[in-house]
Amino acid sequence: MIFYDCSTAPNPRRARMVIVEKGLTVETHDISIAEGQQLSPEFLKINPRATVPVLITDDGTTLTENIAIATYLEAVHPEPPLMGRTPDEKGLVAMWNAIVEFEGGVAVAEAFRNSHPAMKGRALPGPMDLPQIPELAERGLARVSAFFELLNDRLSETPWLAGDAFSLADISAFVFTDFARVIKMRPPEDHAATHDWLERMRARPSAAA
Ligand SMILES: N[C@@H](CCC(=O)N[C@@H](CS)C(=O)NCC(=O)O)C(=O)O
Repeated sequence: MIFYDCSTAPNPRRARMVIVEKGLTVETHDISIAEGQQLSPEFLKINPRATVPVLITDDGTTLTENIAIATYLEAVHPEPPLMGRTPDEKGLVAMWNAIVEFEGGVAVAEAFRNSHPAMKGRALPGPMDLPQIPELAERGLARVSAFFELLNDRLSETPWLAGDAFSLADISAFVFTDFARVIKMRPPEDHAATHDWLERMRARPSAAA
C-alpha cells in the first residue's frame, strides 16, 4: 500500500488515524497543500481531483475518499472493527459518519476556505480555482455552532457517536472539531459530554498521529 498524506490537513488526518487504529505501518508520502503539491502534474496523475488522502491498495487500486479508504482497510484488516460489528452498528457508524462529514466537516471547510487569506482563490479543494464568498464563511460559522450542539446532544446519550463502541464516526468528528481551531471555534465549556469525549479521544495514540 502507498498512502498520500498531508500533515497539516484534516481529511488526511482521518485516514492516518484509521491506519494507526488498525495497527498498520504504510509507506507514506507527504503532499504539501501549502506548497500546492496536490496540483503538480505528478500528483494529478495519481488523483486528477487533486485531493488528499489517497491510498493505493496492494492490488494497485487508487482510493481517493476517506470512506473508501476506511472501507478497504476494514475489509483487509477487520480487527479492531471501526465500522461496526453487527448490521445495526454498521448502519449507525455510516449514518453518524455521514452526519459528521456534512454538518461538521463541510461547515468548518465553508468557514475556513471562504475567509482565510491562505485559501484566497481556493474556496473549494480540487483543480478549479474559485473565489471566496464571505457570506458562506459567515454561514459556516453558524453551522459549526449548530454542529457542536448536535455533537453534545448525541454524546449526552451514548459514550461514542455511533453507540457503545469507538468508531470511524468518532475519528471524523474529533478531527473536524479539532480543526475548527483554524476558524477560532471550540466546543463551549459547558458541553460536558463533548469535553469528556474529547479527553477520551486525545488519550488514544492515533490522536497524535
Ligand atoms: N471527501 C474527501 C475530502 C478530501 C479533501 O477535501 N481533502 C483536502 C484536504 S483536507 C484537500 O485535498 N485539499 C486540497 C486543496 O485544498 O487544494 C475525503 O473524504 O477524503
